[in-house]
Amino acid sequence: SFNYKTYHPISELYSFQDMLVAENPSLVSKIVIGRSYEGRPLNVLKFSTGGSNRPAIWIDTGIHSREWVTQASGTWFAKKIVTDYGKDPVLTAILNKMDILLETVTNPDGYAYSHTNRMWRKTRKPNSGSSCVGVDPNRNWDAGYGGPGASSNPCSETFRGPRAHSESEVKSIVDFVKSHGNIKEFISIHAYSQMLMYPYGYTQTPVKDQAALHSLAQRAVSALTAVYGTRYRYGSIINVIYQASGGTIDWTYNQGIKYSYTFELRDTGRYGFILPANQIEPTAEETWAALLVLMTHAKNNS
Ligand code: 0X9
Ligand code: ZN
Repeated sequence: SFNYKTYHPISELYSFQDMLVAENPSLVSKIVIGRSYEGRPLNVLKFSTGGSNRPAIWIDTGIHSREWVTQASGTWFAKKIVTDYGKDPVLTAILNKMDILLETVTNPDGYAYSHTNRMWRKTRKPNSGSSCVGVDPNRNWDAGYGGPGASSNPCSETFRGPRAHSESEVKSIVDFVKSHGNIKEFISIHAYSQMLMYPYGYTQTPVKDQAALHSLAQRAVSALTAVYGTRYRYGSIINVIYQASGGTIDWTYNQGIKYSYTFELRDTGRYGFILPANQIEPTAEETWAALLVLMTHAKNNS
């Protein structure tokens, strides 16, 4: 059976997804929302207990490939959902009203490449006129695209790409979100720094829901810290971390998804992206406590 205490190559994460669907066909299905540049499937696990196009919660992990604790945590969340449905009343109440959509390997080409080039962050699409490869998929969204907090240099780690939504890994989510039309909460999971943030990253202008998003973030962080004492900062992206344009949750918020959040998981820099595998489970477990708070609020307020 699957070992949650270690990091896995992409083939094993894909096999895990198929096993989960095979073992829980009445709860989980796999939606292929597109293909990566190199042709890998972009898989979304849909957890649903009925209805048609129920209001939904989106969670993605691994849009930056080197942030390995995120894909590992996303995999752990998938197992947690099938284990706890019908047992944990908090999760059960969420799934009796809403669907959960979980993309655990959001940048598969980057993740595959990061097994031989461990610090790879971007996509793997070549850039015309440059020998540098890849686009930062968290600078490629049509929200403040091209503004400060992203680079026009293809060799930069924060290269925004030739145009908004140029990356298949981004455009596939854009098309899915628009065609779904009923996503109420969107949570994009990164590492590292121990932060929970809401929009905006591209501008200092506060979002109109700032007060509600801030107090919900505070409650989610309290739940997270209660598990192992891990300290988190929270607030808007631009205030808590730095200015970043073309980011995922600024786009989803501007699409009308009020509860748009992004995490930066463990740690604060001791190990950084190379978080030891014995921290996968505690990281996932504490993050799950925060996710339950965020998801329950969306359930009660949408
Ligand atoms: O620079 C980024 O894209 C994010 N930090 S990371 O180390 N994961 O690369 C911060 C940008 C805004 N925050 C998120 N969207 N998580
Ligand atoms: Zn990241």
